[in-house]
Amino acid sequence: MNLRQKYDHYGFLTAVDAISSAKAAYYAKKCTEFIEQYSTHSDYSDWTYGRTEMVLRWVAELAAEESLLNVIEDLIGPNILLWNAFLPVKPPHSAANFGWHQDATYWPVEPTNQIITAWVALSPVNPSNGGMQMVRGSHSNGPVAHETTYDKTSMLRRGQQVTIPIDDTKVINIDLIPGQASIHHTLMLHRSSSNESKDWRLGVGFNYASSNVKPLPGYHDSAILLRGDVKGSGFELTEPPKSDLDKAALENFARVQQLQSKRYDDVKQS
Ligand SMILES: O=C(O)CCC(=O)C(=O)O
Repeated sequence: MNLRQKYDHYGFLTAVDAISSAKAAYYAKKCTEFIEQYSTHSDYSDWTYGRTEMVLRWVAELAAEESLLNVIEDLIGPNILLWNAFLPVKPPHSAANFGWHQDATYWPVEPTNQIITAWVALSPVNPSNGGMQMVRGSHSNGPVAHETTYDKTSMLRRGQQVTIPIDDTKVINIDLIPGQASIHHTLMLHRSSSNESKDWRLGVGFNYASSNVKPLPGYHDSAILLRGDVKGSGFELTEPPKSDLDKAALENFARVQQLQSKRYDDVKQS
C-alpha cells in the first residue's frame, strides 16, 4: 500500500519521515528556548493552545517545510492551507493529557475529510512521556458521542472525551523519534496520557486544509496559504509573523483569535 492507501485504510500514518534530524534539533532548540522564556507568561497557554503559527515564526516555518508539505500534498492535494498550529508540549511528570476524542466533532469547518493533522516530534515520543494512541480504522465508523468534562488536566478546552468503549485490540501506540510525524484523519479516535517520564515531550501539531475547506455558515476564520492556490476557500488569508512574538504578531494573533471566537462561545459561558 502507498502512503495514501494506508492513510485511507487505517485513518493514520505513523513514523513518517517529516524533517531531517538536524532540522528537528534546530526546532527543538527553538521550542525549548520558548518554553524557558515564556512558560510562566500569562498568555503562554493561549499561545500554545492554537494559532501558534501566528505568534512563533519558527512554528510557521516548520509547517512549511518542503519535505513535510510533500507528504501533506499526497494526502489532500496541491492546494494547501495551514489552518492552525498548536504546541502540545508536556513537562516532565505532568498530568496533562488528552482523553479519547475525534477532532471533527468540534471543528466548525467543512468538509472535514479534507483536513488532516500532522504531529511532528521534536523529542522522542513514546508511552512513558505521553505519546499519542490511535484506534486503527476508527475513522471509518463516523462520529461518535462525546461528553464535555472540563477536566482541568485535559489539554482540550472543554475536556472532551468519547462516551463509547474503546476496542483495546485496535489501539496503536504512536512512537516517534525527532523529525518523524504522525498524521491522522479528523475522525480518528485518539488520545494521549500524562507524561510519567523525567523529560519534556516536545512536538508541534498542524491542521492542514485543502482549499475546498470552508468555515461552517455563520463562522469566520483565517488560514495561511502554503502551497498552490486558494480558489474557493472560505478562509481569510493571513501571513505568518516576521519574528517570534513581535508587536505585529501579537496584534495579528489577537485579530485571528477574535475572527474565530464564535467557535469558543460555549467555553466563554461555562
Ligand atoms: O498532542 C497530543 O498528545 C494529542 C494531540 C491531538 O489530540 C491532536 O493532534 O489532534
